[in-house]
Amino acid sequence: MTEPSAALRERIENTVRFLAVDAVERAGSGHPGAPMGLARPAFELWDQHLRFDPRDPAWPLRDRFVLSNGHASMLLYSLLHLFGYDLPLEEIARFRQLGSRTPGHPEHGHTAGVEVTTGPLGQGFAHGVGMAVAGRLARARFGSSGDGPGHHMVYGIVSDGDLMEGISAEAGSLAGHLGLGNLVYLYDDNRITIDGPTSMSFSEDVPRRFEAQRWHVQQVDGMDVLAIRRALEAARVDTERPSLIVTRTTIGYGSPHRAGTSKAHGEKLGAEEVRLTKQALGWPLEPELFVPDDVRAYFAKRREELAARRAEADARLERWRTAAPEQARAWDAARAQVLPDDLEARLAAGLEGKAEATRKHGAVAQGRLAEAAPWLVGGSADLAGSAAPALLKGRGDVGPAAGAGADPFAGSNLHFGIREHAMAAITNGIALDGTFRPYCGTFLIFSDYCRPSIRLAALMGLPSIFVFTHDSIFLGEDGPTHQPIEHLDALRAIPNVHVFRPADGVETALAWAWVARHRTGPAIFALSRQTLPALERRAGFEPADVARGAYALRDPGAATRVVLVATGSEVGLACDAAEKLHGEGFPARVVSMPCVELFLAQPPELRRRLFPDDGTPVVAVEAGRGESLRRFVGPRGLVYGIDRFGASAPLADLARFFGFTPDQLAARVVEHLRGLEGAEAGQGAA
Ligand SMILES: Cc1ncc(C[n+]2csc(CCOP(=O)(O)OP(=O)(O)O)c2C)c(N)n1
Ligand SMILES: [Mg+2]
Repeated sequence: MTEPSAALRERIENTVRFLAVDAVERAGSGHPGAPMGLARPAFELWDQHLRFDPRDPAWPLRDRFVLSNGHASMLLYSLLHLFGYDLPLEEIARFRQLGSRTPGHPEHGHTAGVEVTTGPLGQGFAHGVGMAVAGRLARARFGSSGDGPGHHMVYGIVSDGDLMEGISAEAGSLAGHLGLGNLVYLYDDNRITIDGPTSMSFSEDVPRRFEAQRWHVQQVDGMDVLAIRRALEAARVDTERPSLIVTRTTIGYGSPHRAGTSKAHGEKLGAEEVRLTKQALGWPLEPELFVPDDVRAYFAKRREELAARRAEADARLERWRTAAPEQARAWDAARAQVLPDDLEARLAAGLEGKAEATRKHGAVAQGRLAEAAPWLVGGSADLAGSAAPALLKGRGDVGPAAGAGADPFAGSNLHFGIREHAMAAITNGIALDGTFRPYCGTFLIFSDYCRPSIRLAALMGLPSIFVFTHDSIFLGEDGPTHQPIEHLDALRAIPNVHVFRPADGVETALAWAWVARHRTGPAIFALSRQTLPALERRAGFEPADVARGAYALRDPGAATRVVLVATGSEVGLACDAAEKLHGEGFPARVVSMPCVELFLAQPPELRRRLFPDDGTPVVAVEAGRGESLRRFVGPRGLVYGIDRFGASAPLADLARFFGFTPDQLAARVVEHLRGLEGAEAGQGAA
């Protein structure tokens, strides 16, 4: 393979450095320091180790590269540009500008070659662990020979900030436990963060920390090409442990006044310092964003080689297809993730009329989905026993739980341990790989620990599935620390997320079916711990009603005096309250709304059918803040929610205390309706 002379290598590295420096200068903001310090190890990694095809950024067999310190985005953009990805110099010149393909932090799905959106420190580290898990799962299932899938590596660069973030401790622990030998991180050990030297706030022994987590740890000088190369080779040879290569670098390398200081981290150098830095590294002052001809020529040659290597890999993959036709079919099926047309019926079969907790209905539906979708994988943070989400029967465990002699990655059931932050990020990482459909779960209250990764899934448009149970105060005696209050609203507030809070078995199964077919963003289930009654549906009910987000369970038609809209466990309550309201002379329509987001996406006529704009009062009922339902209640309506923390008590006592009994709800609605009547009569008299 081609390799640059020492002099050419330096020119390439300086090209990377000054593309970053100049782009930041033009933008007036950005982070030049890390790209300057990392140019050498990053170029060595990309040039001599990483397997990729710039013409096909989605090539399934490519090695993955994770830039966890996303602020160093210009390092990645420079490499993508030079290696011939679809990122022309004009885009580098528009770094950080509206609509450019070079946003401040790398965004997956926005810029070709960006494997994962990074910026919130620690997330890239943990997402990369998920990619490595997916790689090992693929190898165990499909990669019967080295020619097949799952034999690629996941490389990454992580910074001081990444390692300070707690999520890297969780993810590092699990990566070591699982023995992810296909994971190699370079740690940008520059001993600088924004506020100054790491000595102010970070003095743990990083190598020993990672050794204790069962990683293979090496330490190199970031300017010693041969040492970096040998370390990367040794990291690959160790197939049983993830690798951390502690790479000593200098932030802002080459800048006479900024190198080695926190000032190099996140501001432009300024015209004078740019000049001095270019002089110090022997770089021409003009033009800006300069790529010398011999540098361009080198990358043109490398692109040819990469194309040839891709062709060889394709030929080997064909050999594998011939040698392992069943594996090949299964792999293709997993990548395509085609679902049966009758999935809705399959998942919902027999659940009509069955009173049960929706977490248990969810486990049934999930198990049925797994039969149709063998590529479904996932697990929980030590709560599988609570069906949050349940283990897939007969599918085997991932990791040591697979048992002696078994391939630890042949199973589908992941055991995340009590590591919710990393669990959510790893789930996203599996989704990013593109071979499996991942889910994970815990109690809804601990969705707070998953939230940063849920947000990233939404931003990236990843099909991660989050199954949260124990979805209200009605989990009971565990008390306010375990009782979600604001969580439904908080999750619904994230763009591109679908939150499902189904009310019974049919809704739960149909929600799972919708989620299974939806692949452009994350979905969340909020499922009950307690048993819920089976709903009685009107004759015209069809599965599409759930897919439209809301539908009427009871409807007095023109006689309707009030609309009760409820979700999950409060739908049954609303039905019972409606019964009482009827007796009081207030016929009520009851709307079940399993998914607010789906309903909001419906055309206005359809929305008006449930919530007429003729002033009919609407009461929204949810055992939580309920604020996200306020948009349906209008000025004459009422949100019947909870605006304080919960309490530790048996369910029935909580229901009475918080007013969630049919009598209390009906009484409040009557009071409200009479109040409206009184006020309006008063206005009429005035
Ligand atoms: C979760 C999170 N917290 C804070 C920040 C803001 N931030 C960006 S970079 C950085 C620290 C920089 O230190 P390091 O990671 O060592 O990067 P370097 O300065 O060496 O490039 C911080 C606090 C962030 N991006 N993510
Ligand atoms: Mg640093």
